[in-house]
Amino acid sequence: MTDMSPATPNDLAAWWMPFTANRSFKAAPRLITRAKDMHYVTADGRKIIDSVAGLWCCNAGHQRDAIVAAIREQAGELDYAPPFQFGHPKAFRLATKIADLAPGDLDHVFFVNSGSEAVDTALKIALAYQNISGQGGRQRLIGRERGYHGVGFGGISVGGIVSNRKMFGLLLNGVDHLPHTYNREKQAFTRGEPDWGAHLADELERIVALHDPSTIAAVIVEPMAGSTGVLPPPKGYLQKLRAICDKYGLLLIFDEVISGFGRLGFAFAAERYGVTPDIICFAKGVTSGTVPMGGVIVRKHIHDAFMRGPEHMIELFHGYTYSAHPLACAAGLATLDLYAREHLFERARDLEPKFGDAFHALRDSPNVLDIRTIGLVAAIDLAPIEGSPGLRGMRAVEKAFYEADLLTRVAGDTLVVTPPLIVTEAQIDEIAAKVARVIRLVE
Ligand code: PXG
Repeated sequence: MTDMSPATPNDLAAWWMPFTANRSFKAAPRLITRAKDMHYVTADGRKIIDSVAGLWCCNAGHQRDAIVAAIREQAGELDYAPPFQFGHPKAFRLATKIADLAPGDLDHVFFVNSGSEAVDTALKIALAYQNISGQGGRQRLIGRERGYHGVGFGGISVGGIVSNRKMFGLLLNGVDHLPHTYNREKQAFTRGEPDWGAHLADELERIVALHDPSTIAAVIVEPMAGSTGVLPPPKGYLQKLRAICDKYGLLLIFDEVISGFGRLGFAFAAERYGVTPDIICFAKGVTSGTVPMGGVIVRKHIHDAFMRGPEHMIELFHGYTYSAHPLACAAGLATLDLYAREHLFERARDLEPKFGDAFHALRDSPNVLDIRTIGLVAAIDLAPIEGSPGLRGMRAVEKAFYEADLLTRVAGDTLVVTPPLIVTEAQIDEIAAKVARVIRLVE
């Protein structure tokens, strides 16, 4: 037993863990105590490879010297500064850098502390923008089935995951959903964007016709749906959504909490697809997961529409105590600097073919129903155990941790691989071999 091991089971009782089977976990806890680069160290001293960048967030790898130093220094210089009516220089510097990375005239950044807050902020800005533009009737929000937009009331309302919604009351009024874009028969074993499915964007026409465009404020989608098992956009789909939004004056919001900061080989998926949304949500990779931070990037005309009226007036009644927290800003600046210095977005792009080869090679493993790869993301659908959906997936996480020294992640019975962007070719092979072993262990 190491000093991190609980003395009694009750030591684990107080923390009600998020999105966790608390009783199973506490019966056999998987404790992590250290991290460096591509690896975690467990409480019992094993070095395990991180195949999911923490939770899709540690894109630069763990414990990177430059980021650690920046956080340490910041803590010793300015621990906190109020973001309402005051500011600190690093917040402005980071906002400028993020705006520079964003496409088109996405020029203004509103800081928050998580992806969920980014989504709720984006939805509120969209509604408020329509309101101040004399379009107050535009109050509906359109999301998508199988979309994940965090866990705020706005996010679960536009999100499309039944279990995240069904226990939480009536949610927001006036939300409708596009169909999701996955069809195993038409798309199985696709690399990158599937050929089939662009026509599903036309469903937005149907929704607009049903409600009338004058009642719709915005459409929000993840360019690549991540949490529900990695659903890359069909070729041409996002372009079609953009065109329909333009036709009817709807704002298009890309939730890039996962796809931002290099995961798909570009700063933002918007760049990969050549589609410029009106608002981008980001979080996770902005600080490589080191300090909580999220944000919303908006196009110039949206920001400028708020900058009217008396100059002493607050323009947007929204924000958080920890918006642009100094530690997060310091971490963000160091992280973006490191991404640029090590060319990590380009690295992800260059590794995509090799990464795709390594995981598509698993197609003949037992119970594999489909494999999808895109950027540095792979999803492997395993057949559910009859009558117990999710059980094979859960077992895979446990077997990976205890028997294969692999930190992995599942969405139901889909194994997801999304490593830090510093992963080497040899480590891609190593992770693929471990995943193959885990698939056999849960046969
Ligand atoms: N939007 C998207 C697209 C996300 O993927 C959020 C918003 C919410 O972010 P916060 O920071 O509030 O958690 C997310 C979060 C998984 C997994 O395994 C994905 C997320 C979080 C935890 C697990 O797919 N994404």
